[in-house]
Amino acid sequence: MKNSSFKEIEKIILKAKNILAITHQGPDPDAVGSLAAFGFYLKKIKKPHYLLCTSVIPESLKFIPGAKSIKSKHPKHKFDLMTGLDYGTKILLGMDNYFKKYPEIPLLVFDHHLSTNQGANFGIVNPKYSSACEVLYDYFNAISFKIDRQIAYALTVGILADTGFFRYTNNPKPLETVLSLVKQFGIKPVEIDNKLNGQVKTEALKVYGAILSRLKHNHKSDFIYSWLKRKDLSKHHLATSDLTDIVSQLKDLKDGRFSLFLIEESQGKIRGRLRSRPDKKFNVAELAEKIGGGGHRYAAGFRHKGSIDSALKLVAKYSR
Ligand SMILES: [Mn+2]
Repeated sequence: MKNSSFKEIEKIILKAKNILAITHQGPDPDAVGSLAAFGFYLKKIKKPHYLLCTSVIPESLKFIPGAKSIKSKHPKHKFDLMTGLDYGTKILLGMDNYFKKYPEIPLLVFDHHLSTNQGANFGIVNPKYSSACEVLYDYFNAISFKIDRQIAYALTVGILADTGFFRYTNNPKPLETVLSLVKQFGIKPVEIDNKLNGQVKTEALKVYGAILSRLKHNHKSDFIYSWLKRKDLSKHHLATSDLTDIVSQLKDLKDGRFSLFLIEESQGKIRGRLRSRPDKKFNVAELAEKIGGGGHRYAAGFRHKGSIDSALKLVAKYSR
C-alpha cells in the first residue's frame, strides 16, 4: 500500500455513508485516544459510525474523553468503510470473521507501526510518527478541521503514552504538538501522568514482587525474562490489565539486549510483551514479527498457543 495524502483520506471519509472505526485488542492509551478522537470527528461532521474494540477497554483508560462510546460488541451489518487505528497487524483487530463475511469493505488505516500486515487499501502507515494520535493531529490540521478540547485531550494522552512522556523519542515534533495542545486547550500533562501511571493497586504491587523474584537472564540469547500465571492473579483478585504499567519497568534493566514478560491469559494461551530501549539497539518489533506478532522498535508483543516454556524457547531461538 502506498501512503495516501490527507486530502485523499478526507475524500474517502466524506464519501462513505457509514463508518466502522476500530482499534487493536488489548487497547493502550494511544489506541483508545485515537479511536475516541476519530469518533468525535465523525460526530462533528455528522457521519454515522460505530466505534469498536473487540476486547474490553480497561477501567484505567475510561478517563479518556469518548472512551465510553467505544463498543466491544461485534456489529452484524455491513459498513461502507472500515477505519483501523494504531493496530499494526490486521489480526489484532479481532475481526477475522467479519472480514470473511464482507471482504468487499475497504479498509482505511491510520498507523505509526512498521508497515507489516495492516492489510489496508489506503491511508497512512508511517513509523516516523510517535503515535496514531499524532497522525490524526496532522490529519485534522491538513484538512483544517477545528478540534475541540475533548479531541485535544484524547490526542495528548496517546502521544504522551506512546512516547513515554518523551523518554522514548528524540523527535521534537510530538513535543511541539503536545506543547501546542497544552497551550491552546490548557491540558495538564501532570494530570494525565497521574491517571496513566499513578493508579497502581497495592495487590498488584505484591504480584509485581513475585514477578521480580522470578527474573532470569538467558545468557545464550542474552535477554531478561519473567512470567505471570493465572493463579498469581486469581489469588489477589486482579485482572491482567492491573499489571500493564508494571511490565514497562522491565525495559530499564541493565542486563540483556531486551526484556520479555510472558502472561498466561488462559490455559494454553500465552501473551508475550517485549521491551527494549534506544541505547540497547535491539529491535523487538522485528523479533515479534518473526513469531507472528508486531509492534514498535522498543515495545512489541505476540500471542502464542502453548506453554510459558514453549514461548520462551521460541523467543530464545529467534532472537539468537
Ligand atoms: Mn500507538
